[in-house]
Parts: sequence; structure tokens; C-alpha cells
Amino acid sequence: MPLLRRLLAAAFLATLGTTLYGLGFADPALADLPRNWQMGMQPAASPVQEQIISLHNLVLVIITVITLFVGALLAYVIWRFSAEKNPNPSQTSHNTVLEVAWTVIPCLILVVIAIPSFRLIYFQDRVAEADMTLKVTGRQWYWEYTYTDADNLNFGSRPLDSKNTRWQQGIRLLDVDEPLVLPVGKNIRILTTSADVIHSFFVPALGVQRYAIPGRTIETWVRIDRPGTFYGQCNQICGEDHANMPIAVRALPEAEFTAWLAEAKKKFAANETAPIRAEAAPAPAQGPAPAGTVLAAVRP
Ligand SMILES: [Cu+2]
Repeated sequence: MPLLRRLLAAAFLATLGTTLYGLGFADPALADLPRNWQMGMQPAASPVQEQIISLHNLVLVIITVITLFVGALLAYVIWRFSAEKNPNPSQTSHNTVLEVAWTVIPCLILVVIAIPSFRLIYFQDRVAEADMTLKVTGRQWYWEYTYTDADNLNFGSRPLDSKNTRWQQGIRLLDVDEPLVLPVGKNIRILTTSADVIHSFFVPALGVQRYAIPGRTIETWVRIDRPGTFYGQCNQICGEDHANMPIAVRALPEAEFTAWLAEAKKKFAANETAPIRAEAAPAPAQGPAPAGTVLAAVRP
């Protein structure tokens, strides 16, 4: 059966290629935004994303082996037990050993997948010791960021569109007027919520993906491993401009971040044309608004 063998070999090589690609033998030049014809994930820039990639690779190997095994069995059965080759079919209806095996082995495989999967779910859920807290509010159609430890520094982050002169220099549908700026190497608690409909805050290279739901606050965290700009997008269809609701995260070393923070406090406090100022409603007695407070938008 040279044709069958050749087909099987081709299928095997194709799967092997995809597996190797998924295992990280991908183009190292891939940066922190999607590329044309990209197949694998963006390189990890946070411990959570590293674990997401290794879980993905583990599951990819398992499903590849299962697919090849089942495919080979199927091909063998088609060939070996055709009416032509096997005119008198067997009347066997039970085989205890086989039945126990095909129940227990899949259970074990599921356990092998479940252990790292649950470990990852709890790892990315929250961080015990956060160095700072960032509040992310989804809005139709832009993101609003609040630095709750920095006097509630607050600004909106809007996409650069064709009306904006800086659009030419930016990356289409990904660059924004005011990127989210975060320090490298710090545990950052992220609280997401929404002022209107459900959005989703998604930055692939950082392994962050959280719904932003009106009236609810959802927690996750990130620790960015290296300086750079990481792009993401709203990941939940949220209306007309859903596709034009990008996220840009600039990760800076701590000293530069502190300097940026000081500048930003001046800029967004004094700037009359700041994209948006938010005031807690109703006004809290003292200190920053508690997490989860719905911010009322006040245009200056
Ligand atoms: Cu959205």
C-alpha cells in the first residue's frame, strides 16, 4: 500500500511541523503584536503567558498523538476488515480488558491535562502581594485607566484613527493616543469593569484576558518581564466600534515609570482637553474610590 503509507507520512510530517512550530521553534523576531501569517502565540512577556504557552504545548502534543493513533487505527480497520479481506465477521461483542483500557486511559489523559490547567487558572486568578493596582474600565469605545495608588490618576486611551495626524506613524488599529504605562517587574493587580456594555481586556503577550462587565469588578494580575510595547484589543463584541478599541501597554523600568507618573499627574490634572475625567459617584468620604465603584464620566 505505497499510497496509504505516503499519505500517512505526509499527515505525520504536517502534524510534526505544526507541533514543532507550537513548541517555540517559531520565528524569534516575532514581537509583541500580531504578524501576517503568524501561527504560534506571541512571545511571552509575563509568567502567566509563559505558563499558558507551556500548557498549550502540552495539550498540542497530547492531541497530536491521539489524532495520529486514532487515524492509524481507523486506516488499519478500513484496510484489514473490509468485506473483501474479511468475509466472515467476528461475532465478539465484549472484551473486558479493552473496555477497561479505553475508559481508564482517557481518564488518565484528562487528569494529566487537568492538573496544569487548574494550577494555571489559580495562578492567573490573583496575586497575593500586589505592588500596585490598576483599574481598567471599558467604554464604548475606548479604555479608561485609573491608577488607584497614584491619587486616582485617570485618563482615557483612544485609538488613533485616520483623522489623527499621528496615525501615519502608528500601527493601524493598534496604536492609541495615550498608552497604558506600567512598570517592569512589579506585581500589578488589574481590576476590570465597564461603564456600558461587556468588553474584554486582552493583551496576548502579557497573558491578560478579562471581561469588563458593568456593575462588576473582576480581578487578575500581571508582571511584565521586559520593557516594550505590548498590543491588544477589546476581545468581546461590544458594538459598532468594537474593532477599533485597541490596547497599547508601554512597559518601562521602574525609574522611568516613576518619572512618567509624575509627568502624567500634571498633564492629566491640568489638561483641559484630557480625554476624560472620572469622578466617583457618589463622592466617597475619604481616600480613593473603593474597587468596583462605577465611575461617572464627566466631560470637561
Ligand atoms: Cu469593547
